[in-house]
Amino acid sequence: MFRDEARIEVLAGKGGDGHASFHREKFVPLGGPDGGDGGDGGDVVMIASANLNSLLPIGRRFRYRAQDGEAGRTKLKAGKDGLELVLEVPIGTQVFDAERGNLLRDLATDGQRLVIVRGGRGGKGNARFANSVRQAPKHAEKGRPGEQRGLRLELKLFAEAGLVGLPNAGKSTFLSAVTAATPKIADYPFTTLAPQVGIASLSESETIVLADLPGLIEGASEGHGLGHKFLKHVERCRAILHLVDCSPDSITDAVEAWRVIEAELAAFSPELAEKPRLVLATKVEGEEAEARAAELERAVGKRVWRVSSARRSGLREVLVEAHRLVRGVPAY
Ligand SMILES: Nc1nc2c(ncn2[C@@H]2O[C@H](COP(=O)(O)OP(=O)(O)OP(=O)(O)O)[C@@H](O)[C@H]2O)c(=O)[nH]1
Ligand SMILES: [Mg+2]
Repeated sequence: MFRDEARIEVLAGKGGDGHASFHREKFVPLGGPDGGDGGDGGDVVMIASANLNSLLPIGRRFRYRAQDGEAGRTKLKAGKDGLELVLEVPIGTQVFDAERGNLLRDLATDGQRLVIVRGGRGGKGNARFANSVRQAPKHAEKGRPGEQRGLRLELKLFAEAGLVGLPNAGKSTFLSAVTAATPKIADYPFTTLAPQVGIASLSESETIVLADLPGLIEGASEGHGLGHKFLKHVERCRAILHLVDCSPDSITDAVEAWRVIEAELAAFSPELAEKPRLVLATKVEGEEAEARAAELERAVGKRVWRVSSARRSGLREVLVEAHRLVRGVPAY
């Protein structure tokens, strides 16, 4: 699990001022008051959306402001209300008041709405102040200011795609190449001892949450090695990225490595056996590695994605495909 956080300030729209005017017409010298009311300022509203998975986009800006209400006009015309500002956040976002620290709401379901700050009421025009005693009020009311509030947003993230493979396959290196995460990387097996999560950005608004997991070995599903504990973790992911070392230096044959891991996933649970997945050939940096990747592709029977984290090649293509795969699969 991973914590994502953002701090923002929201400001609702100001109410429009009421207008002060008097009815004018030819040959009617003393018209009554006809100043219209100001419109209300817009609210700032937060909505939980299943299409988002990170607070990164909303955190790129600090201040958010809804539209002000329009001022009233003559002839009793009211000003238009300001538009509300809708901020979309991922499902599971917790909204805290930044100053007091208290939880305002947990946005737990798709489409859930929370009005965070209310727009100021529009001021009354002078027409409203007329009565039998004061028939020509000259003053109108000012619009009220909108509410303002500092917020802290917090999101507990579950990985969408889990990186699996034999020890040394290059899982941690891949995570560090495509996200800001800094897992430990080394040329010996079992470097990674606990899952680590990172967010890869495809564009301003599209991200994918990846989990780097400890390497799996033969018998993992029966409790061998370190990986078995984390197969439970993979079950919660929507997709699997299966990484296979294809470098000429690898002592394990790529096809054999792939078979071992697939057998462990299948033995662990039918859910894991059927989870959507991509097969990645890692460390593909020359003809020999490419030949291994091609052989692997024949065994797998579907596309094998060639990557090199060291040269940063093939990474974007894989992320785009993984994102597509994850989006096509329902959330658990
Ligand atoms: N040449 C090359 N070496 C790589 C690449 N990716 C990873 N390596 C090397 O492969 C070794 C293992 O990398 P890790 O990322 O630690 O492998 P891992 O799969 O996380 O290993 P465990 O945590 O033990 O399961 C390290 O020496 C890396 O530098 C790559 O794209 N090219
Ligand atoms: Mg690792």
